[in-house]
Amino acid sequence: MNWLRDLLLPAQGSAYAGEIDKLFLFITLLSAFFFLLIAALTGWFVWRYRRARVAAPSSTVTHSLALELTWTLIPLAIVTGIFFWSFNQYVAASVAPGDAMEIQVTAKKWLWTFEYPNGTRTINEIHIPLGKPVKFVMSSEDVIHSFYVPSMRLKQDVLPNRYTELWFTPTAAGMHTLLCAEYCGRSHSDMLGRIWVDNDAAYQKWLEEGDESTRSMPLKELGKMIYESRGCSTCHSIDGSRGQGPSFTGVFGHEIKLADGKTVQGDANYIRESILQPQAKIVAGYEGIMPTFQGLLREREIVALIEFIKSLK
Ligand code: HEC
Ligand SMILES: [Cu+2]
Repeated sequence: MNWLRDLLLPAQGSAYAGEIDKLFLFITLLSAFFFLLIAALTGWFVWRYRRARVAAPSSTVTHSLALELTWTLIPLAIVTGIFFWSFNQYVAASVAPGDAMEIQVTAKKWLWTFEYPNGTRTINEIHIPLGKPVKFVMSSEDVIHSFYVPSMRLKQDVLPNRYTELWFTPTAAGMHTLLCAEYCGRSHSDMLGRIWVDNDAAYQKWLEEGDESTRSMPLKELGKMIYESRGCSTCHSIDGSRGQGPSFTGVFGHEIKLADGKTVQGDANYIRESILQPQAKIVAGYEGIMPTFQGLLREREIVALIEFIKSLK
């Protein structure tokens, strides 16, 4: 049946795709069988009992208990079988194993945002390790979207004000297409994502160095992107205005007054330390509320942030 599966369905990318496909093919073939049987019988009866051949129908026929039991009990057994078969799969697909890596997914018009346990955030693109279970915890910032990955046999609505979940174990390395399957407005069709399933080495490389696109991005630009995407912008302005933290315009090349009365030179080392150990030196007039980004930023991202702050005069 593999040729039929390949004809009807995309290549299998997750551990339970095989089970789902078996059920799908069974129902498809069963429907085809009954369609052909009923259509053939109908045709044959039309021909066999045509008016020219049969006199007026006899009125003595009432019903046949045997026939009625047959066409009730056989379909009942079949659909009951399908119910338990699919319910079993539904339960398996609903409950994620405890060691699954959890990724937060946020849908909004018109993109997907992913957030890893270590705080890494990506847009429309994620990398996951081959053969390890992953769990997506999903919600929407606006309307209803639907997370749909045909090759993984995954589809789940993503709703505002509620979390929905999905889990699977990727079994095919390479790129898998993610779509939004719930019409959500003008640019619905732009909600295309890529799920990269990496082997261990490629996944480690991605964790350390990031995407192809960010790897080749100039440092200053990357720094600006991280400033916006990793939340620095909620506390630090770049126009000189005071927020919860000092503006980034007055840092690089400036003498900075600290809360303990000392001053330090605003150079690359100071910025680096401020990001990784924010409590080490507290700027005068501010509270030490900045969270540490130790372990949350890649080496190149820290350098990029320094370059970005340097570029602000
Ligand atoms: C919750 C708010 C908050 C966030 C988010 C935050 N910071 Fe800070 N940051 C502060 C505060 C408050 C200070 C000043 C107190 C201190 O020195 O710890 C500060 C200080 C700094 C300083 C020293 C500034 C100076 O004028 O001497 C740097 C550099 C810095 N943050 C970088 C970052 C970067 C880069 C990010 C994002 C990756 C970030 N911060 C995210 C609140 C925040
Ligand atoms: Cu959508």
